[in-house]
Amino acid sequence: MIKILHLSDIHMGSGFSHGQINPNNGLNTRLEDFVNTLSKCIDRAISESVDLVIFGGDAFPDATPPPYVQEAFARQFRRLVDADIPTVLLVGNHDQHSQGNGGASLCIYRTLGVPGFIVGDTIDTHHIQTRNGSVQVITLPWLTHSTLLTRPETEGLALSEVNDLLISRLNPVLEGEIRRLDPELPTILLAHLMADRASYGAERFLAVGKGFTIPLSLLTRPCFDYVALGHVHRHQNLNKSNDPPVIYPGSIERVDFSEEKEDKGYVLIELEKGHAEWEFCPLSVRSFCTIEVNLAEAEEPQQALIKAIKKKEIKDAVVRLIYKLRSEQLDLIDNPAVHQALAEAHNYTIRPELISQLARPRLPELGVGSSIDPMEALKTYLDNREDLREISADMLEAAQCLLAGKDE
Ligand SMILES: [Mn+2]
Repeated sequence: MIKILHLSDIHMGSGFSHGQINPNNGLNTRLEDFVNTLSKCIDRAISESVDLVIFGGDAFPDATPPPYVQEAFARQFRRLVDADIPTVLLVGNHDQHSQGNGGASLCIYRTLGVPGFIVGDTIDTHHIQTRNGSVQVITLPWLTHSTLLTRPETEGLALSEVNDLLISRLNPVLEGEIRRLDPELPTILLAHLMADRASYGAERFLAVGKGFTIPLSLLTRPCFDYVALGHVHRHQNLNKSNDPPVIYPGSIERVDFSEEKEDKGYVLIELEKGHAEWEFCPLSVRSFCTIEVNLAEAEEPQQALIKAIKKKEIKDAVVRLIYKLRSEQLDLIDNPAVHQALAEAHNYTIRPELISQLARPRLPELGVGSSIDPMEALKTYLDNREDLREISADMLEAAQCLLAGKDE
């Protein structure tokens, strides 16, 4: 039996806006949070003396982290080298650099020849000798247009057609790896991807157009004993039959408010040929707290606001306060007192929203019953807003980027 620790989506160096500067060392406290949480994962790998650590991708928010963030990451993973624990680092979308061929922030570990470390930046099968026997790991890094397709092939195709073409290319490549597997050895597929049955929460209606979606059927193959995923930040098992388990461990820390209600952690696995026992191990991480309150009808808005804050556990949390009020109530809010009420939070933002007295009539093109895609809706809206004319092109471009861009 082989013991494995599977973690993913570290995103070290992100979320600085949720932190503060630690006056003792000048570091953002959110970097310290991420480093602490990662160190708890590594502690467990060592205390449990696992035979292998697999990382599902997205080490940093982008491919060029500042040196002190790189170093903080390396200092933790270095402990696995010292403990003689082989480690596979998979390349996620945030790790890839558009310059050079296959360049990724994690490739430095291969270049330096770090003992026991494997970087998964291509589709490949790795035979790993652990203290408790051999295991084979197929690495499937984040796929982009250029991974398996050439530009002339994709020209003029809709995004969904490019997706289909990519899947049709991926299929035989994966099949090739599968045919070369040793059927006697336990096997892991380690992949950074968006699977078509993953649930992402609030942003799921935007999922189409955000990179490629891989059908679950491609992953639930009997030749795999465990499918280790990265990319989606919410922990979940995609395979109801659990044969094989198809697991997103999720991110190890809350990267933003969309993860407010999610548990964070990593996964411990006991693997043998034909069977995998797995367990989600929650990490205690900094809590995020949204306080939303509508004061428009409140006779004493200040008291109502303070009461709403007092109802929540905000000590040491990252807090955002959003309150709605009418313009004539503005003078009734005692801002210093609101800041005072939030003072025990680790970090907070306050967003008052004015409720317009004259409700803007809904544009007929955007009315109930007309189905319209987000870009069309935005265009229609902007066409009707004289005052936004100057920035409307920029807004459309930004929206396009958001819809097509990386999210996880
Ligand atoms: Mn990702």
